[in-house]
Amino acid sequence: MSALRWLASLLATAALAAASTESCSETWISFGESSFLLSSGNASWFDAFTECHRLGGKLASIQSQRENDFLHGMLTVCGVDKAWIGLTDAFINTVFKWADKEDLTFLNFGPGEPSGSGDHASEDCVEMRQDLEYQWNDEYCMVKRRFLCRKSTE
Ligand SMILES: [Ca+2]
Ligand SMILES: [Ca+2]
Repeated sequence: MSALRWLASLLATAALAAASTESCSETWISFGESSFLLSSGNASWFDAFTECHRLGGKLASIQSQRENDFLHGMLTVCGVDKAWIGLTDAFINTVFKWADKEDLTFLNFGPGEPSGSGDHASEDCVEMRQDLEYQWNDEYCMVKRRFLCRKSTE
């Protein structure tokens, strides 16, 4: 990790530390013009998609490095090593789309990822992973993970 990246993630983590108990208990946490929620339970990507709707949001898109740093901090504070985000190529292989229909303006796959977008078409859902420094990995959609939801802050 570069020094700058490290510092940014440290700051994001520090900003979250004050609200750590709250952010780890399935509560909407405001960041910029959006709020994010970390699930308390595990679910397949598709069940996570449904569950975020039930909670009043959508499976989270990540639209900037700042947002990625913020969520990196949230997952670090809460001790979560893998979490679903709202990116998938389940509909057209290798064409990744956000579940909330936002434009794909920011991409943050880790080295060698997405690995299942070529001949191995079965990895169609995207997670943030600690072992990729919370960059992204495509994974089998039926694997159960904690997940991140997003909504506009009223
Ligand atoms: Ca795929
Ligand atoms: Ca992969």
